[in-house]
Amino acid sequence: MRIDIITVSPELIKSPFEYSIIKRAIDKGIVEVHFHDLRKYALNKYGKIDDYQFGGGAGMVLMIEPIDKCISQLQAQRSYNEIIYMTPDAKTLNQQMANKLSSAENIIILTGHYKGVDQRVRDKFITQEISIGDYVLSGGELAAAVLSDAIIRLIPGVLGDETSALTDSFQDNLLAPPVYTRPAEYKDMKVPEILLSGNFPKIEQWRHEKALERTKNIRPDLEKS
Ligand code: 6GU
Repeated sequence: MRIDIITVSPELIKSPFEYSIIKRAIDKGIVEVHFHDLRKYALNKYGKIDDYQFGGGAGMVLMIEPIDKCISQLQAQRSYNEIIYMTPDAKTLNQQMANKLSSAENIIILTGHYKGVDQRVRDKFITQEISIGDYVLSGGELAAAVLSDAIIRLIPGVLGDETSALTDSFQDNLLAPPVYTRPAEYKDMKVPEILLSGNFPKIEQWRHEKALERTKNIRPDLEKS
């Protein structure tokens, strides 16, 4: 998979790709991530990429021309499955959306800033708009890193244990059950007996019950979806 991220602040978004599972996926050649500084496509030598909004109002809007130039240049080199715009006024990211995107070959992620982008960018280029939750961030960069991480870890070969993504919270609309490791007893706090029993069908049943219980208490809305 290839991910092209178009942003006003490439430096802000690079570090999540330089550690742990995501770094290893890149090192193994399973995914390529490229960052494009929107200012390099600016209208003038001062790097102008935004302007006041028509009709008045506070906040700058990213102009269509630099974004058009950047996206068109990328599209001239390869075709993209999705061109995603990160914005709070969109559908909220969930595991199902990440699952679908993890089978894409090439995607572009455009991150907003200020008041967002000229609507014509959204109308002409964008195939999918994604928010990461009901709160506002100062820019879409962190959201793009969140989306990329959620997608990359699902690509086959990225996680060592092929089954481990399947047992994550949300894969079956359930929160994950509690987990324990050594020691079996710490300052009077004991690990549930069942986990030490070696009875794997019983353990699976216990985990499922705990997952249901957690979901019911913390995220009852998930049970209904
Ligand atoms: Cl994608 N962008 C911004 N700026 N804020 C957000 C968001 C995105 N998702 C939730 N809040």
